[in-house]
Formats: sequence, C-alpha cells, structure tokens
Amino acid sequence: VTRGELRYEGKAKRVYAVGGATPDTGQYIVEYKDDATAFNGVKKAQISGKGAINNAITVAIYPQLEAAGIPTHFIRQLSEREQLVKAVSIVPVEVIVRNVAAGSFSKRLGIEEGTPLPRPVVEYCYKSDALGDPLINTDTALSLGWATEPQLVRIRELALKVRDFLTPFFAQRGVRLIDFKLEFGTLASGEVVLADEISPDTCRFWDAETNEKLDKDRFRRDLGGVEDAYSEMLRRITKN
Ligand code: U5P
Repeated sequence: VTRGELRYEGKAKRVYAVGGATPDTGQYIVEYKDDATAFNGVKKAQISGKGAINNAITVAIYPQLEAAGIPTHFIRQLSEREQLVKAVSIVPVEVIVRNVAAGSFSKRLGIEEGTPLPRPVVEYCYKSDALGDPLINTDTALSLGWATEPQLVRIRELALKVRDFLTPFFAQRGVRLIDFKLEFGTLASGEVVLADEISPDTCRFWDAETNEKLDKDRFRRDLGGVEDAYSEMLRRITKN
C-alpha cells in the first residue's frame, strides 16, 4: 500500500488517499508527525519520536476496542508512523469524556484539578482551530447539520463504552485515566465509527501511585520530560 494524494493535514497527522495503479478506494493512510501544538497552535514544538510512539499506542489500543464491541476506522499498521484506516467523513465534534476534574473543566467550573467525578461527564466541542474548539451541545451539532440525532446518540454511547474499556485497562497498568478526547467518523452507510488517535496527546494520564503526569500536559505546562512520559506510556500499554 502506497501513499496517494494528500487529503488532509492537521497539527499532528497527515491523511493520504491510497495510491498506485489500483488504489483501494474507501481507505486512507494516516501518518503521525512529531509536531506538537498547544493552546490552538500558539505553542509549537517537535517532540522527537512522538509520531512513532502515538502510532504504536493507538495501534495497540484500537484492536482491543474493536474486540470490546466498539467499531473503529482502524485496519492495520503499515509502518512505524503509518496506519491504514477506513475512509470516513469526520464529524466535526471533539468528544471529551471526563472521569476526574482537570484542565478546562476545572478552570470553567472552579473545581480543583484531581477531584473525582461521581459519574463520567461527556462534553462536545466544535472542531475548529480558527475558533479554538468552542464548547457546544448536541443541539448545536444537530441544528448545524454535523450529525443526525441517531448518530449523536450512538456517539455518546460509544464514547462511554470507550471509557468503560479504557478506565480499567489503564488502571491495570498503574495509570489513572483522568479524561480523554475522541473523534468519530461516518462510513458511506452512515454507520458511526471511532476514528483518530488515543494517545498521550489526547488523554490525561496520571501515575496511579504518584499522580505524576504522563501526557501532553508536560508539554502544555512546561514540566519537562515529555518524551520520557510518552515512552513510559507506550511501555505500560504494550507490556501485557
Ligand atoms: N484534548 C485534545 N485536543 C484538544 C483539546 C483537548 O485531545 O484540542 C484532550 C486533552 O488532552 C484532555 C481532554 O485529555 O481532551 C480535555 O481537555 P481540556 O478541555 O481539559 O483542555
């Protein structure tokens, strides 16, 4: 499988059509970059090895989500930085699931970071770099035609199913899953599938013993040890 035309370039990934004489229609190649951004691209850097680590982490997790009954876009790993995925139309909504107050939730509501939430909170943001991913609700997404009502119901159900799988998965590896961001796509049939990565770029991971941050907050908050934290997460995820 070889890369065809570049279809999309985001902050951390590039998406290509499949190239060659007989391109596999309905499939894309996703390439993970080392670029890191925070605060909507205001802060930029390269984190060496990040693309390969995030690809490896996502590749390790996605088949387990599939096995747990969550349909995804993932087909297979192609190389250190590349995956073959089903072509989907991305729903322009970032779905955030929170187990513990942190980040923008703590700031917005004045709740101390680290406060456990008695039940998970699902939030939705409009995926727009220009607008800084503003918080929306499902009525916004419906009214603006970003998804249908059954698709939004399914997205929430799948997001909570991902949370129910990942929370104990990480706990078994000595990691508290504080919160995470998901993206969903639709297939030509309209079926909703999980897309995008699950990695220290898109999740908050705290060490279960020490509460040490093992995620992108090390970059966002200039805590140092970014590469080490990402490698440590890969090690824990692929250990068993
Ligand atoms: N998050 C992303 N991308 C964004 C914004 C947030 O992946 O553009 C993730 C963070 O890594 C965190 C969760 O795990 O969503 C909630 O972030 P925040 O709203 O508290 O900043």
